[in-house]
Formats: sequence, structure tokens, C-alpha cells
Amino acid sequence: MATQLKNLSDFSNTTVPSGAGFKFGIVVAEWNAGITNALYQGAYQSLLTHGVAEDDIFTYAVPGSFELTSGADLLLKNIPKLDGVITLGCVIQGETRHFDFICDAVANGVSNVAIKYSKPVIFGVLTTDNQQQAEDRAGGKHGNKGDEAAITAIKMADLAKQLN
Ligand code: DLZ
Repeated sequence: MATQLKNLSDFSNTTVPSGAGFKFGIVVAEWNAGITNALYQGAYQSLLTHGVAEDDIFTYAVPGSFELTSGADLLLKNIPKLDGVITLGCVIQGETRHFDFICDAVANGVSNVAIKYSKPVIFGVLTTDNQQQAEDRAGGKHGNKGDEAAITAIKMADLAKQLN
């Protein structure tokens, strides 16, 4: 069973479980490739650091963030025994409402895929006002959100292992 936390402060002490034996898919959007490549490097390195084997990481690219949902769905459908999928993208606000449609679609989409398969599908998508905010979160002053997405994937896969 999952570890019972006694109080909220226990959360800050939560360590990252070992990722050894877990199998993850990564789906990366090609739009804003400079940013998404940095997110990918962060996520991949973090999985390795926490014990996931190179052979247990399956990476695929999709054209844009909108396609992350179907990419995650295809991976979970076709790669046996995946423990979860990390989606990585970067949507930068433009002059039209495209931004809102893409962000809403991918946030709802990955949630639905997670529920469909009862597997973690992690939302590693930057949704920023401009390029600088994206760079700040892809290895810049606010860290690398790809790294955080990988840690979230391991924690959720570990939770699923404990409960299933
Ligand atoms: C079309 C589009 C635009 C305008 N902006 C972005 C963006 O900032 N980030 C991103 O990942 N993708 C963008 N796209 C592409 C869409 O995600 C999608 O690939 C197309 O609408 C085709 O379905």
C-alpha cells in the first residue's frame, strides 16, 4: 500500500523513488524545437539519474503540442508494459487564439489518456507569454521543467505499482 503521510510537511521530505525497472515513453513536440530539445535532455537525464535504464526509455517526436495527446495514446496502445508517458512541448502566446485552443486541448487530452489507460501521462508542456519565459524554464533561471516532469512520472509510476 501507499505510504501514509502524517502531515503536510512530510511532502517536502518525499524522496524520489528508484526508477529501476520502470519503462517510460517520451513524446516531444517539434514546434519550438530549441526549447523542447532542452526539456527532453532534462527529462531523459533525470530518468537515467533516478535509475531508469536507457533501453526502457522510448522517445518519439510529434509535429506540435496538439499532437502530444495522440502520440501518448499511440505509445500506450502499442508499446507493451509501459509504466507511463511524459509529454514535452512548448506553446508560446501569439497574436491569435491558437494558444488557448492548443493548451486546452493538450491539457484535457493527456488527462483523458491517463484515465483511459490508468497510467501516468505527464503534462510537461510550457505555456508561456514569450520566448524568454520558455528559456527560463528549459534549463534557465527557473530550472528545467523536463527534469520535473520525469520525477513526476517516476513518483506516479511508483504509486501505481504500490496500489495495483
Ligand atoms: C500551429 C501552432 C502554433 C501557432 N503554435 C504552436 C506552439 O507555440 N507550440 C506548439 O507546440 N505547436 C504550435 N502549433 C502547432 C500545433 O500544435 C499543431 O501541430 C498544428 O495545429 C497541427 O495540428
